[in-house]
Amino acid sequence: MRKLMVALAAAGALALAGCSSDSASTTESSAPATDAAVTVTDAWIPQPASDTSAMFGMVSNSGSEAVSITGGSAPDVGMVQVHEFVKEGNKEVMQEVPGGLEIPAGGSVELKPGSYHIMMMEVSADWQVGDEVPVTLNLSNGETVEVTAPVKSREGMDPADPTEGSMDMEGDMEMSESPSS
Ligand SMILES: [Cu+2]
Repeated sequence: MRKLMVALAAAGALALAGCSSDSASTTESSAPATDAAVTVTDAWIPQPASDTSAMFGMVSNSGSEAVSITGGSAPDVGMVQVHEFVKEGNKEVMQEVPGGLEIPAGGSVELKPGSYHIMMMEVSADWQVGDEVPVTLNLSNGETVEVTAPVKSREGMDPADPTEGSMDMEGDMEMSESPSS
């Protein structure tokens, strides 16, 4: 089911890219090429969250140039970073994506447990299931993307999936030291 949804999203992104290149020759109706090229769909934040949480979703870029998510901000969140999991020895640790997370032109990248995610640290907000959290993502081209991410129960995550189990914040998760700090 999950795979199907990803495939559909990718197909949608391709269709969008096709439309924008077709309309490039007709100038009268075209919006600025950079307008809302990056969108986030199916955004969500798992609850319960401690002072550390994450945002997941599907990031799509309908623009004609690759763009990277370099960071972000949210109310009552001290730090927002783009994280990835990397192998360190025989365990996986997460770290800030060096140079930001690139979203290819006409492509999409899924933010999901055990993979790329928007890391939220120093969360002082008391998010409850059903809350909608406004998250701003910063892009490498100087633009920002506003995302509304509903807080959802973690129980929607499949505990039998080992890649999702590795997202356990209270458990054996370790932050690798950022090489840039
Ligand atoms: Cu993280």
